[in-house]
Amino acid sequence: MSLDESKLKKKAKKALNPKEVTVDVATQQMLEKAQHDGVETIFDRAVTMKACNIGAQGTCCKVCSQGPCRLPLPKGGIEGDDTRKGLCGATPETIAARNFARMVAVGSAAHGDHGRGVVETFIAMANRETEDYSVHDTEKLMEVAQYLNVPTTIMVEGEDGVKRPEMRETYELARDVGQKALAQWTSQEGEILSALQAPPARLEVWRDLDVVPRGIDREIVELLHRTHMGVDQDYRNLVKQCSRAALADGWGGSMLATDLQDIMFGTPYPMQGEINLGVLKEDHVNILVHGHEPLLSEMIVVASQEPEMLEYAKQKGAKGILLAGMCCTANEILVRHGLPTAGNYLQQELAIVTGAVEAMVVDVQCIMENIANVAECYHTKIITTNPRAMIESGNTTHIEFDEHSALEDARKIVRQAVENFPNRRPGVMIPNAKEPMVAGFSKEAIKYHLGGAFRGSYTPLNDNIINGRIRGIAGVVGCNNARTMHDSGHLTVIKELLKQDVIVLSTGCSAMACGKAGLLAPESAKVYCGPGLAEVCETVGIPPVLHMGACVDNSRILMAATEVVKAGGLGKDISELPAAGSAPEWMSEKAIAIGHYFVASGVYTVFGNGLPVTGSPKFQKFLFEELENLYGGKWDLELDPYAHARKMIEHINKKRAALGLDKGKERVLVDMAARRELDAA
Ligand code: NFS
Ligand code: SF4
Repeated sequence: MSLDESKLKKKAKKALNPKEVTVDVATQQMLEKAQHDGVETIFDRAVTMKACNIGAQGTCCKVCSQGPCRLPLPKGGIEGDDTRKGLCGATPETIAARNFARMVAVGSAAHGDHGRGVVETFIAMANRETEDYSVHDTEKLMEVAQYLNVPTTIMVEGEDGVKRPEMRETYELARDVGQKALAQWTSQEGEILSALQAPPARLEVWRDLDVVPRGIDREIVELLHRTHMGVDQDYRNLVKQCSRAALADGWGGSMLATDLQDIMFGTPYPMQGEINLGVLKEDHVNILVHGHEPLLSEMIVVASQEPEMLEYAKQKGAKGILLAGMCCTANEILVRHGLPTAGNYLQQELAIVTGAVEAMVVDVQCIMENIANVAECYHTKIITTNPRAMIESGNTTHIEFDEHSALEDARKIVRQAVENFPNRRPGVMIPNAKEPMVAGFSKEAIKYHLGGAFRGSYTPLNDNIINGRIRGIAGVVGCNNARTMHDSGHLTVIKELLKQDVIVLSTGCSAMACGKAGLLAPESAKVYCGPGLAEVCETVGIPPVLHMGACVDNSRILMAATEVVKAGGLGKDISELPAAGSAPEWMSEKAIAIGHYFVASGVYTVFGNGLPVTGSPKFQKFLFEELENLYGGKWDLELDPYAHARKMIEHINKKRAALGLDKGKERVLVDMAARRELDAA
């Protein structure tokens, strides 16, 4: 055999088998098409390219040019003292903690910068510098004004000379809210105001540990500084700053982004939508909005529905314009408009492989560079829109999006897509796979659904947790990861939880995996849930997995948890709730920031896929055990999805026992007196 032949054979052996890398049928079909079309995707590279073992352990340090210093864990583990050191003497725990800290910093920065963009647009809207955005939800505006300490009324003197409070003019109020929101980024001392919405007991924990964020930007910058060569060399102290930065994300950047988006675009309420690549239409101009910020996609929604644009599409031979989302942008337009979702993170290249996408419009985060290469094999236009995120490849177009000319920019983009319709190449194939789903469970929507319009409350949820119909609450969130079977981790973990009557709150790519598998349809309750949860879901008419939105909307999970604490009977702090968090297929640094703000908020949080901390047993022990003594929450890692779910359920059982809810499962309704008694206990 010649050398070339042996190489070929080796390659053939490693060829991708679509059925082994994803449980999603549409993805399998498109992978086969990609193979047929000779297009390489992330799935192919995951077969042929191995991850670096030392990096995966978190013990490769490259923060100065005397390194990289690589400190792999010896085979068989450490016996006796751990004497591994970098050139400067950095220990494995310092190195792993610094690497971890940098992930928290970048993840928090991503959400924080997204939030800043929202605030800037919000201020432009409030100043009426742009007519394209407006206040949609005045109730939410009031709520935000309240927690930002912006007065909502002014004293006005009546004809009788008596001064009475009157509501302030909407845009004037919005101006102050915008400025005050922006100040949460720039503030250098004190406490960011959005974080003060946490349950008082939680706030006390944070104050005792001195981790209440002082300002969103400050905490991220300080965290980065501390990871510079020769600064913070105490992993515990580094993690303290990780907590400040992560809390500044969850209870700051992300929360403010979500809230201001709700004011401008409306607070989500459950709506019907459809998901998977089958939402694309062969006879339509297909536009995919991919990325994260709804500022742009909201405008594209408007532009793509304008009669002149539809007329233009017809002129070009299309029956209409189909706008669908990809990744977290999909969640944003789904929960507010019910627009279709094409797929989650690992499907972005495959959407292009259909050959039916005229334009993929991207902004920031989770956009694979390879989409430009894939697009080259079809007619798809990749349009970048954010000055922060360009793709160097020659075949992408940049149409910069500015909030002052938002709708006009959006029209430009849609027009380009329409003009691209006649350029389709032969061989278009759209998988015949899509599922109906219900999504848009904001904290307000959950309240409404459980208690009805006039007596909306979380009490019925608490009652059902107390009486045991619902065992507990899980937040299952996060990405896909090409190193693990696409969607499989999410679905296995979630189905195990449902069987044990654990209701699931979900966002991001995880929620999309659920949607594709039918778990976001109310009818799925009787198929997948234990009898208690099934009964509750059927009575209330909700699916057992509540899709709460995009990844920034994980702040909605924090607020829902806060509402549960407030409703009473389940302890005084988030850490006392029978609840757990999970990211079975995580890959991005944002996921680490999210994981850490869940932990710092008192939640036991399990990750799948490996965590780059295993190279330092000491640091790992700190995250996986000791943090619980400080925060009531802790990290964990479990690769096997069944064991992963089991660990969450065990934790939930432990919390139920601590609340005295493990005694029998008699279905008694708990009245106010009993709840007070439980509270006092
Ligand atoms: Ni969040 Fe992961 Fe990306 Fe959204 Fe999907 S990959 S951390 S879920 S799209 S941000
Ligand atoms: Fe090596 Fe220390 Fe430099 Fe890291 S900081 S690369 S451990 S010398």
